[in-house]
Amino acid sequence: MSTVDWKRSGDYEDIIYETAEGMAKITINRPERRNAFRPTTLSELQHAFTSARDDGEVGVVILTGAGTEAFCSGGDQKIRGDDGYIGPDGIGRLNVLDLQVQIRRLPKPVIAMVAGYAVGGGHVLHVCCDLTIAADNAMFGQTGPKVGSFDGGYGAWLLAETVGLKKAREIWYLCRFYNAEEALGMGLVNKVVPLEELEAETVQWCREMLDKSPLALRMLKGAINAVSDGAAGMQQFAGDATLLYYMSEEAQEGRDAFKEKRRPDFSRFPRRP
Ligand code: S0N
Repeated sequence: MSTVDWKRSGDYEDIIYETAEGMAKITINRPERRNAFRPTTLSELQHAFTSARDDGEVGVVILTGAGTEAFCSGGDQKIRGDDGYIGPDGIGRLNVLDLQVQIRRLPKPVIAMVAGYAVGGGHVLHVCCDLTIAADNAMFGQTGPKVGSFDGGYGAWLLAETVGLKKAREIWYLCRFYNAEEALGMGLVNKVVPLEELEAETVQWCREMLDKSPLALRMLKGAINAVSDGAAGMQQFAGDATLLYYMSEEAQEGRDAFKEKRRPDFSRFPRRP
């Protein structure tokens, strides 16, 4: 059992948002549907991830599912219309793609804490997280070709990057499920622990990361993702480079000179080899 005193906030219907000790924990809370997501769930998840990003106290984010049966079973097939998942406005949406991008862009580590099933679009969500800690009852897999869907984005190529091309094809083409030890063996998860130790182990990983330099973690996440995110990844990395430059006296001289209506004097800054 974890000894964290989580503080709950936000007015959500489908998720729970909690914070403590530099961590944010976001829980998909639809256990009666194995934590399948609908448009409302995804809008709330996006809101919660934004809160975690903007909160200067938060250094790492945990994504998990309520109960012990599932992390997330993907899109809610019971409200799947002919053009996506139907929300309260009656319009079909596929807004999980925006959430996947948001997890990749969030400049803090996101760790998936998986008990039970992580399948379909729920599996893709854990693949998009930086790290995954699995309980010994966890089951992983894609179901798209069985239920009439597929994810040709991160769900395909980020999975291939994670487990290799042949294994990714097997996972998608055959739609088998894999247990936690098999997932560990293929590099799909970082650690497997007994179910009752899942949160304590995840929190321990968070605490170790919280001890480290936040800027170094931010740059490493950006660097690792930039390779596979192409121009979008470079855009993020370029933003981080600008952030670092803004923090230098050299950049501040340019700003100060403008405000003081004088010529900037960059002569004291070295032209590094
Ligand atoms: C998770 C499974 C393996 C659990 O099996 P178990 O433990 O035997 O429980 P069940 O009795 O099957 O389920 C318990 C109750 O939960 C309901 N339920 C389970 N999963 C879902 C679901 N995904 N949607 C709606 N309801 C669900 C069950 O129906 C049952 O309730 P009752 O008894 O009342 O009927 C097993 O349940 C399972 O295999 N579930 C389906 C997994 C699945 O196929 N998910 C969908 C996969 N597709 C996607 O996720 C879409 C992909 C996607 O998100 C995407 C990708 C790219 C671009 C856009 C999108 C997008 O769609 O947005």
